[in-house]
Amino acid sequence: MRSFSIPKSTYPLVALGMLGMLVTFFIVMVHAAEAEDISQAVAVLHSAQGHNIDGTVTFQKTSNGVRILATIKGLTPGKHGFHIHAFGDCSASDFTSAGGHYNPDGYPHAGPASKKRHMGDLGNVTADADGEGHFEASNDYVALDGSRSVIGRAVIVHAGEDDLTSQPSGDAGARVACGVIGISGQ
Ligand SMILES: [Cu+2]
Ligand SMILES: [Zn+2]
Repeated sequence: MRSFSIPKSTYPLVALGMLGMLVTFFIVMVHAAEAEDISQAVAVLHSAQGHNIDGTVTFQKTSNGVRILATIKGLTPGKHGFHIHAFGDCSASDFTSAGGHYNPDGYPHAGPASKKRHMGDLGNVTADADGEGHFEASNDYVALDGSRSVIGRAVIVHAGEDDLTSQPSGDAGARVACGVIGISGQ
């Protein structure tokens, strides 16, 4: 009885085929290990005690940065500091659990027009006489994916205005709303 054997003349081809499978396997593995490409995110704002604030902040990746849109109700008329803080933890009643401004590059606090600023420095959101605030900006610094992603961090709205210069956080006063930034599917 003859056993199955591969003809010697085809050895190079078999070796090439196996190498091809190995290369394909590694390409698939490396691709699977890459971080998910995140194009949209959302933060639903929760009010601090003694306030009645609610709102939504959306983040949308575009060809020239991340488009940030916010609609917030229940504010006092005027400017309110508006930032991304380091921790997605709104559990403390004064929202101090969200930590300081998200600052992966160790820059000083500044306004959104400054090149060197905290990544979380979004500036101010202005509320009208009815206490409704609208914010709309394109931001070329905020990252939705990668190791410097803002996903899982928090958006904070302050009682007062961010003066864009005082360290370390613009002297914007108490934290009156907090929302954790999560991946959005719509
Ligand atoms: Cu803040
Ligand atoms: Zn800051």
